[in-house]
Amino acid sequence: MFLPRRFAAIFFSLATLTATSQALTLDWDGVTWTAGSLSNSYDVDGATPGNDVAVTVSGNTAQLQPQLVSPYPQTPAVTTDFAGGLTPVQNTLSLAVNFTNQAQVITVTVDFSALYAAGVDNVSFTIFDVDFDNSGGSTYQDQLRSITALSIDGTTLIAPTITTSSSNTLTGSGLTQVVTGTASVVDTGAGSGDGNVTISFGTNAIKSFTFTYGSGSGTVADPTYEHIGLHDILFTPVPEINPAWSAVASCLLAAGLVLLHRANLRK
Ligand SMILES: [Ca+2]
Ligand SMILES: [Ca+2]
Ligand SMILES: [Ca+2]
Repeated sequence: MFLPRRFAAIFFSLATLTATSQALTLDWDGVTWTAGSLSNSYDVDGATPGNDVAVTVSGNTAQLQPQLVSPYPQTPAVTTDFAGGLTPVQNTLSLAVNFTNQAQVITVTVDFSALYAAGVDNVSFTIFDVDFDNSGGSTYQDQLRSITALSIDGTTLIAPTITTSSSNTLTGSGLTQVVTGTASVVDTGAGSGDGNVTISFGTNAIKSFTFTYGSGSGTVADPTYEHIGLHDILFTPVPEINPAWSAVASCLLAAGLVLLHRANLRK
C-alpha cells in the first residue's frame, strides 16, 4: 500500500473541487441601457448561467430628467457626460433629476445573481459629480444616503467604506453615512474628478447593495436640476465548493481514513 500517495491524491481532488474566484466588472462601455428604462440585467460572468447583475432605479422616478448634452437622453441613460477625471471619458449610468423638495430621492439597487450562493465580495464602484451649486440659477446639493449592502442570508445590513473628494464631504457613520456636495464640479475635463465618491463593501460577502440620491439642505427647499454618474461596478464571486462534489470529497476522505485505520491495525 502507498498510503501517502493515496492521501496526496485525495487532497489534490479536494483542492481541485474548490472553485476559483475571478474579479468581474459591470462595464458601462460594454452594455446597453435603453434611455429612460428603470431596470436592466446583464450577463458579465460566462462561468455562471444567465444574467449576473441587475441594476434597478426606483423612488421618485417622475423627477428624472433628460441629460444636458445632445442627444439629450431621458435618464437613467448610459452617457459620456461625466468624466470623473478619466481620460478618455468612459460611459456612466447618468441620473438627472429635478426634485421638488429635499425628501425626494432616486434609489439605485444592484442585485447579484442568486446563483452566487456564497455571494460576491470586493464590491466597489465610483459615483461621479457629487457636487453643489448655488449660482446662476442652479441651486442644488447632490447627496447620497442610505448606502448599504445586504448580507447573503438577507438579514443583515452592511456598511460601506466611503472615499470622498475635494468637492464633497462625508458625515455620519456606519449605516447612516451621508455624502454631500460642497462645491461645483465640471462634468468633464480638468477637475472633473473632484466630485468622485468611491464606495466599497470590502471583504463582506453580499447579495445586493443600494443607495439613494437626493438633494441636501444646503440650498433652497425646492432644488433645481442636478445630476450624477454611476461608473463601473466591480465584484468578485465568493468561491464555494459545489455541494454535490463536496459530498463526493467527503466520501473519498472517509474511505481514506478507513484505509489508514486498517493499515494501522496490521502493524
Ligand atoms: Ca452569466
Ligand atoms: Ca452633480
Ligand atoms: Ca425643483
